Amino acid sequence: MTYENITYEVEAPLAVITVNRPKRLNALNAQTVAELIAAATRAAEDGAVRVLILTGAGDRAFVAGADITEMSEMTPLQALRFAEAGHRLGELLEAMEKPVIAAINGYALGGGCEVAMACDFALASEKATIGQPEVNLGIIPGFGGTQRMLRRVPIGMARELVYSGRSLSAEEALRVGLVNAIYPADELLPKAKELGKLIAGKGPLAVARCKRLMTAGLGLPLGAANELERQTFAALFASADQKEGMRAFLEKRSPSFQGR
Ligand code: CO8
Repeated sequence: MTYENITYEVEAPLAVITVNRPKRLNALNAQTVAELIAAATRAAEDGAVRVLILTGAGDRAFVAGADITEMSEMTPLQALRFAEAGHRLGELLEAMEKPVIAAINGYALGGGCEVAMACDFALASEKATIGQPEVNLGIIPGFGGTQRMLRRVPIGMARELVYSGRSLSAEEALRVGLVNAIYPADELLPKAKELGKLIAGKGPLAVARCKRLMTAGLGLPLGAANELERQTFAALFASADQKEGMRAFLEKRSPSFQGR
């Protein structure tokens, strides 16, 4: 697939997807959502990629939401198809074994906030403005925002943000835990890559299992989630990575993980 509205770059062990419609503040039309799904699928399947970073082109926006021009003409069926594509993207980012980092370099509104919340975690630039302004348009979040916001921030804050459409500054987003850190704009991507490489250097199977457990566990009762952890912990003792990781520790050297 050739991309019109995004760029996809592999700098192994990282892949970077950049939403690239700066004149529209990187708003997501249906074509862009399809390209994001295609590129995320490539990253998920590429053995050289261990961590995916998602960001926006230009110095103003991560993604300023779904494309309002395109949405304004939609029938209910088209809106359903659009929302389904958005949900497919979110579920793909959550289900892929590799961690996904959102590098929020500006506006992350509506669908932009929702895509960021489907990532494993987010880092922000000082310019980040984050929120769910859909109620201003007489619609609701349609990319999972009503549900993922509940799981990201304290419940009262989730409700306030979704009901009021109020956006948060980077500082406020940090305070409520929507982003993990704030950096000057020109340091955001380097910092995201630095953290991505740190994660990429760990046991790949271990990181993949942690992601799977921490995603699946959110939807399970604690006892069942803990049982899943015990079984996954034990299963990793059949891996070459466990042998290498522990041998390297005992031999006082850095491990060389194979991801098997
Ligand atoms: N869609 C389409 N075009 C947009 C969008 C958008 N979301 N955001 C900005 N643009 C365009 C503007 O129309 C403008 O175009 P032009 O230059 O042709 O007039 C250009 O980008 C620059 O934007 P502004 O001139 O408005 O820049 P400002 O600095 O004045 O304002 C804002 C920046 C505050 C970000 C403002 O552009 C804005 O409010 N944008 C809309 C934000 C918004 O409401 N986002 C939520 C959209 S709804 C949504 O995301 C639903 C998600 C669920 C959908 C379910 C299926 C996916």
